[in-house]
Amino acid sequence: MKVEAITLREIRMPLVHFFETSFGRTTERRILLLTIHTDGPEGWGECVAGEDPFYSEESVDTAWYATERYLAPALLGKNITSAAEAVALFGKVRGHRMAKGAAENALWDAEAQAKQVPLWKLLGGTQKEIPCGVSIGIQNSHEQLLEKIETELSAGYRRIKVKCKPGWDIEVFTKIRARWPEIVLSCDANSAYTLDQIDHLKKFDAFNLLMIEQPLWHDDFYFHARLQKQLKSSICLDEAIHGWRDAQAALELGACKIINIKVGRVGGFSEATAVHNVAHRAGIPVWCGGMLETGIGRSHNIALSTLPNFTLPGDVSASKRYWKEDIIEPAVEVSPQGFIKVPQAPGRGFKIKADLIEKLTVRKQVLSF
Ligand code: OSB
Ligand code: MG
Repeated sequence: MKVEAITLREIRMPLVHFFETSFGRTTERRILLLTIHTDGPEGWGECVAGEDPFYSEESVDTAWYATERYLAPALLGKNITSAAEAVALFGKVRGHRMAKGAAENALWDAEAQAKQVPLWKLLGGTQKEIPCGVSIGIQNSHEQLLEKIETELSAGYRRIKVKCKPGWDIEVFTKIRARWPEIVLSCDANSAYTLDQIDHLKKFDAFNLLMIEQPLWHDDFYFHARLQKQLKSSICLDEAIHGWRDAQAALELGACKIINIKVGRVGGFSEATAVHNVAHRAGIPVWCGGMLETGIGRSHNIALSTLPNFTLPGDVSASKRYWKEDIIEPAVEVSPQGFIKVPQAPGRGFKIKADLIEKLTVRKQVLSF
């Protein structure tokens, strides 16, 4: 495949319902999409960087800069046999993983189409359907949260994850467990606590949580390992895992018992697969995290989730939970049993709604060599 041009674009899409974490509330997404035009098919990638550098150091603007200045020039004009070659081509650039991930994943998308195989098969996936959970943000009231949980349970989702922070935790868990003693429940703090709050965090053990996601600092394994020794509940790391070496270090230290893999956070499908493999060998289950993606990123998350060690329900849920109209068709749907059926068509398996994307575009740049 010869890379002939790359289109960078920013689209804006309002969320159906605001999404609030311990670091803030999002009502409208700014999303960077990348199209790689080859001498064959066209590959699409979605950058999962947020509007602000609050989840990670990256943002839509830093990803645009890194892609325009370094990543696109590294690909343009190159003849690429396998998308995995992008890792070496981007090798000089430190960090900027979400930007790298969008570009590498677009190449995988193009490669799968060129080879006429489903993307998930090209990645080595084996699962035909993937179990789905939901991530429910902090709401305006406890009642509003309980209503949301009710809706998602009725829709069939197999695991409820609630966002938490000091002041939105024990009381919330108590109310949830009073109403639903048996559901699979987990929480995600997005680094809202410190080790000084260990006595408070130990109280989480009373709620039979499947996991506590990233309770401490975003870049930490060491203190998570100290915390994990004091907890009955499993810690799951999200923010802190940037690649397979982090996964191995965290597991050897005993910093977590579960890993959330986000393909953008680790820099693309190659590294995501490597993290998956490290955890698999260690007997540690993984699941696929979400970043409020459009259907493009969502279709890539579905493909990744077919790898054999993705055994826990992920945060990959139906398009309609986020968007009035998704930018792919068909929209991603979840069965009443809480599964997404993996598409069998070549490539990502969902069509791009080019006209809609054009309408949502606020900024666009075509890069060629
Ligand atoms: O920590 O998993 C997280 C969204 C934005 C940033 C961080 C996270 C999340 C989510 C949303 O939990 C998952 C989804 O896409 O539904
Ligand atoms: Mg998380």
